[in-house]
Amino acid sequence: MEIVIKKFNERKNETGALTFLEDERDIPFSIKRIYYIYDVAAGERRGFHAHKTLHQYLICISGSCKVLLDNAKEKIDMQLYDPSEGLYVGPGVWHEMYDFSNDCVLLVLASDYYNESDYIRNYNDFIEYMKGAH
Ligand code: T46
Repeated sequence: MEIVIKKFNERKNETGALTFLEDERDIPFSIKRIYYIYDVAAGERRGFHAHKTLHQYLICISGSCKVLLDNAKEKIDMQLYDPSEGLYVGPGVWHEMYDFSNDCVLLVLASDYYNESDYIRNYNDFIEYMKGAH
């Protein structure tokens, strides 16, 4: 599985750091939705789904968390902690987020509006959906 971590523009000096990204320039899709996950209790795990068409970048803008990526062939665990980096999660990737630090804020840039029918929330359905994909 190809893991895409994008390093965004970062301006750092003695006063602090600033990261910026511009629609369709720094990420390869138009951002239609932004959401963020925070206040996750210790030990909680979220996600447990894949998307059929959605493209997303996950950016841990505070604290840290881990993400399991599974394309029905390989599984990879990633740790996110750098607010200037984004993890690309495309269609057909089962993902779970876990090990959230108590100050974690996970920002997500998404290529489309929320649509529950784009989710595959059952792992066996995901495996079935991915048959023939590799
Ligand atoms: C994803 C991972 C990284 C909405 O109504 N609108 C929204 O834009 C979103 C993202 C969620 N919701 C509702 C759906 C559920 O009733 O908010 C509730 C919590 O969503 P969910 O259980 O899907 O949250 P996570 O953290 O498991 O997954 C989220 C995203 O839903 C998902 O697309 O890729 O973060």
